[in-house]
Amino acid sequence: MSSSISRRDFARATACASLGAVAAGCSRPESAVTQAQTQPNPASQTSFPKGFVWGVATASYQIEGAWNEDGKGRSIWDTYAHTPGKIKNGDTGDVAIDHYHRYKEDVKVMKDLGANAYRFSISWPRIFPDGAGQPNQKGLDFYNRLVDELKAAGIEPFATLYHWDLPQTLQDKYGGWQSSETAKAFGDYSGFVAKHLSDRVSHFFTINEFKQVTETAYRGIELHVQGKTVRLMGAPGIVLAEGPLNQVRHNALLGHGLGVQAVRANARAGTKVGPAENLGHAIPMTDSPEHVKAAMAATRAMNVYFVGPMLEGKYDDAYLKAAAKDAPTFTDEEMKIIGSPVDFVGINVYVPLMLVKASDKPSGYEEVSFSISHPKMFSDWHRLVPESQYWSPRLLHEIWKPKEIYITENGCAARDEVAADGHVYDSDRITYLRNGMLWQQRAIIDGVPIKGDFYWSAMDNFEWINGYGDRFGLVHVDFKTLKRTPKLSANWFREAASRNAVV
Ligand code: PNW
Repeated sequence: MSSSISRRDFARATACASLGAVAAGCSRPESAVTQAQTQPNPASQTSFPKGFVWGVATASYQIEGAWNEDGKGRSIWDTYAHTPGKIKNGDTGDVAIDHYHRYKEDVKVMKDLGANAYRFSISWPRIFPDGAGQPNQKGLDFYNRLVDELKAAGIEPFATLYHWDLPQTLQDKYGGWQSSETAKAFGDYSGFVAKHLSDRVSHFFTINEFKQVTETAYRGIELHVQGKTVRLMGAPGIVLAEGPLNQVRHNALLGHGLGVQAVRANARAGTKVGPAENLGHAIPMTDSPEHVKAAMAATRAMNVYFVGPMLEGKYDDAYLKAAAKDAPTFTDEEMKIIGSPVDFVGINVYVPLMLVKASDKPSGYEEVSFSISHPKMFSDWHRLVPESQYWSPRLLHEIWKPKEIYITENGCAARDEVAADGHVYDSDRITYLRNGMLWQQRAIIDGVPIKGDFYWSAMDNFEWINGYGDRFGLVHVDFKTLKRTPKLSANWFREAASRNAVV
């Protein structure tokens, strides 16, 4: 970058170039406007650091299908989806998008997208049908084939070890994450996978979104957007009181820590490991220091269950005090395991939990309401706040300073109807992506170590309790014929990835 321009000016300049002068509140000489119209803006061309990961993401239950093939055990999502009334329209992941059989075609689809990395998850019950004990070679073989195919296509594999499909046996035997036995089994499974795949996979994520694995699964979550209340529940769909729920949270953290240690003990030297968490974060009213301080205080307070203890190796005192008799029980040894050093932190970035401003209150922040007319994307829970792509990683960086940050999910659902000409014109997704990536770019310019972004999702898939309703893919999937068709956003992604810039 030219030395005559400060980082902030540079960020502003690129924002002005890409958002349009009026939208970004910029003014610039007429000649610059004319020039920007006739040739690509050189600042935009160098927006992302060399080697930035332009990835796409999926998860096993959402795409694989083949739910009872080649020796796979049942998962809690097989059971939940087979329970009448749980999933919209009675949809299940039995076939999903049949990725298990079509993985070769899908790798080609991702190569055509120009993705240089792919984040997929491994189905634990494919590897250990009973959660522990005897491994299933055929299950492992599937991931061996997938990884080989990716490497041959020049796509770097990033593997998530747990994206919600717990072996049903562990649920039946131990109540799932209600017991530390499940955490121990997760450690053993993680070590086994790392041992067999780390010759080709150099990045592992432990658990995807702790909140969904614990709160959504063992209590349910209510979201309020545009006057509507949305209640989310995930498998196994058990409602627990606060005390047992805190123990579930603790056991998931312990599973993460044991997973980190098992990857270190079994993987090839240099293998990196970290979590993939949906970091609760606040957006400050402006970026002036007092509001940023308020957003830091709020963000810290929203992460006392997971990211805090994981990165600090201890629970927040105020949390334990407030929880009183409902606090989790734990040992010093367990806290050491939970705080095992990670190589990076992955964050899934969709929506902020609140807007805040500075306050004299002891908490240091005050919540500001979202307008009832605040725009949202297609999913009911998905408020449109592209600034999250800046504040989530920046606040993570300011509070805990992880060495590296990956945006492990960033994307939106859209209506995605196939037009008469056979194309899918998802202009809303392009706007979403373009603005989100501009904010990520600004974070990098401001010194936040974001190493890459994984678009959620590579292809339309099974969206949990919403079944096949919410399409998140860059590639459309006809759920009847299973035909894959790249959407308009796929073109956007390809060009952005190839120019390493917001286009
Ligand atoms: C993530 N929210 O879930 C999951 O990791 C994916 O499996 C899922 O398909 C994707 O995001 C899209 O939903 C989320 O309410 C669920 O903010 C809920 C929220 C965010 C992410």
